[in-house]
Amino acid sequence: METSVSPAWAGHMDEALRLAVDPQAPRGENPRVGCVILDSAGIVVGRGFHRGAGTAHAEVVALEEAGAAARGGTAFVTLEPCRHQGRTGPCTAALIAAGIDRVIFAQVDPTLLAGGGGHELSSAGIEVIGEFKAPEAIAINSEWTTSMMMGRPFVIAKTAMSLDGRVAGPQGEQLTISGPAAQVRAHQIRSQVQAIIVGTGTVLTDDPELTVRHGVELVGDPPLRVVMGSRDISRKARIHNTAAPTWCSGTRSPDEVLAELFERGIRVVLLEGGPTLIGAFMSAGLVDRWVWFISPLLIGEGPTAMASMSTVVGVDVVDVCVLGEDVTITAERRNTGS
Ligand code: AOF
Ligand code: ZN
Repeated sequence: METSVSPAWAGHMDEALRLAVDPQAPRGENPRVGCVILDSAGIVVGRGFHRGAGTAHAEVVALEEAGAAARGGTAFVTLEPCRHQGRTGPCTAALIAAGIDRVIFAQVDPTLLAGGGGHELSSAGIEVIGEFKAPEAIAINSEWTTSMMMGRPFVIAKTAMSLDGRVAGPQGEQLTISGPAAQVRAHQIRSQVQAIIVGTGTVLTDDPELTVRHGVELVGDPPLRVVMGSRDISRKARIHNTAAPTWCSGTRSPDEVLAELFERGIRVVLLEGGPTLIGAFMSAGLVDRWVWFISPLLIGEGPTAMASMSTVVGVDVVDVCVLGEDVTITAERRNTGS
């Protein structure tokens, strides 16, 4: 029997999408997921969202609120219900046990482990409608989705530079380049990643703290501070303070660092320089998004944003905005279709 799409469905899925991005839903190892449960009469009886790895999945939270009213009802979920025993039990089993009649989900779960829950629910006699508002759900977890599909963290590179492309003074000394609004934006980006990577050169010249400040709220754990390269870093460097954990990788290989970070459950990382580090990731084709903060300064001499790139790279600009006196350009890897 073909089920026709009810006009009310869009509203219920929109609510599940809003729940998924609740301010208390962290961006981390797990995707952000929302769920709305209706009883057999079509009344909303449960709502839930996922609060990160190790906590109950969205469906389980919503089913708990619904209680016995879920029997014969419908579940709207922004991600295909998982079928695996992970840190928590499979959501497919929870939906079946609660007596749900119909499941409408948005994004297909792209992971080998948890994916396939839709088929499992159909086999149990539940009516399943998949990919309803899928693009909206994928947009919520786009970095997580790319990361899971590539088997490495999604990589964002950030550069603050002058109009003539310089990132430091003539002798390589640190200069304040970005204005206050751009600095707040940079800390917002930090708050949305799980690791911030710099090279030893940046630690030695800038002594950055690599924490989330400037009044930006952090939900969940502070990003891991990662240092690449083999030069020694003083124990007194700010990255060794107690504000966040730090990992000195001892390697210059982007592949090695990304593999280890993915293994640790890290899905989105931020490169904060310097030019050698960003050049190495660019040359290896390992940058997915770039954010340039360009300030109305001309420095004339000194290091430029990117060193030793092996190829010419074109990017797709996805956003340009003015922040105070600075211009921000966001670009993504050019999809050549090959
Ligand atoms: C769902 N609902 O709310 C979430 C799902 O081992 P765990 O418990 O941390 O499971 C993580 C995986 O489960 C994650 O990679 C993704 O495939 C799925 N997440 N699934 O049905 C949820 N967060
Ligand atoms: Zn689940």
